[in-house]
Amino acid sequence: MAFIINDVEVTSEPSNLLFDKHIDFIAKQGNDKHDYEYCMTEFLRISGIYWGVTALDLLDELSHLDKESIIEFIKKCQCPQSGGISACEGHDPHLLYTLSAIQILCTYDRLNEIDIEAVAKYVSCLQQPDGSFYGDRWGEIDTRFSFCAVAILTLINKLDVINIPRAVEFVMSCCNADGGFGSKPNAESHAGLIYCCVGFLSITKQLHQLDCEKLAWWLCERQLPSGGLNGRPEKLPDVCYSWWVLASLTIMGRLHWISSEKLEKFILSCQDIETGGFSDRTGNMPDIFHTLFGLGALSLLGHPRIKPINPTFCMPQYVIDRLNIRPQLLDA
Ligand code: GRG
Repeated sequence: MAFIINDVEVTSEPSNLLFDKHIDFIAKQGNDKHDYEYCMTEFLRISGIYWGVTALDLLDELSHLDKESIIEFIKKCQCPQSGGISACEGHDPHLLYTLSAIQILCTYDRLNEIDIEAVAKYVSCLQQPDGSFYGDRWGEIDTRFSFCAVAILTLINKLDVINIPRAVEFVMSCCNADGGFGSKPNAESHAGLIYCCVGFLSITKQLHQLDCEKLAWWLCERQLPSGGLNGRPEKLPDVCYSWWVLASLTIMGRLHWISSEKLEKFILSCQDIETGGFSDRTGNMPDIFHTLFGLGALSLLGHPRIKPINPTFCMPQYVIDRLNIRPQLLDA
């Protein structure tokens, strides 16, 4: 019996990291404020800045961005009523953008620029009686928001403002029979949400609750003959899953369960040889989201030109060390 596998052809070029081109690509993001794509991505602006800041820092070229104007921008995005942070001035605050803003401020060592107490209050007010979190005042519940909540509070050293046992109970109620996790109880396992739940358990030091053998098996089955990883069965590979899957496996001490060599070739084949940057798949248009997650995955694979990254927080390891944060990681 023959099976059809959804996969892509990978070129063997480029086989090395286009270091200088990536610096150019990342540094140029947002230069043209009238650019169509720039205008259309206003709703996630602060996350876009986090992807760029982190990617450039991993390449040790952070000075290409204007630190002071980024910090001024973040200050303007903190809502004086709720304490939450929005993606852009005039938008509603949300946990997703609050996390990105806090990550940027931690990297710049400038947490003191915003009202941290108000951030902690914003996060704690979004916790529900069953332990889950609303993403914002409109009430959507998702395991992404559980991750954002504990990541934010750990970065600002205020994890004690929420009910942690309840939060853990909710995340564990999203674990499926295949060992994976979805966005809510009984939702399909998905590598992005697995990263959120494994990261959450790493931060709350509850990794013993995982069935690591089963989950790591599901995750390494995401590797396709091209070497790339998909986010769930039958789907195409995408560079961003190199991060979501590899970071989860790294936290569980099982990075060696996939072929690093084949994955590295796949990721490198997604570089744009003209403009720099990484795309989701070989030959597609590059963007800043896939550029961070391509570089992040290469860092986890030990690429010599990229700084070590923390698999739980997706931030340079030196920043996490400076904050004295020790998320739980399992031994290989
Ligand atoms: C600190 C790195 C970091 C993240 C914060 C928000 C968050 C926490 C994580 C998001 C995890 C996630 C859900 C990633 C998946 C993103 C993605 C490309 C979804 C696409 O979903 P589909 O269904 O794609 O369009 P597939 O590949 O399944 O076809």
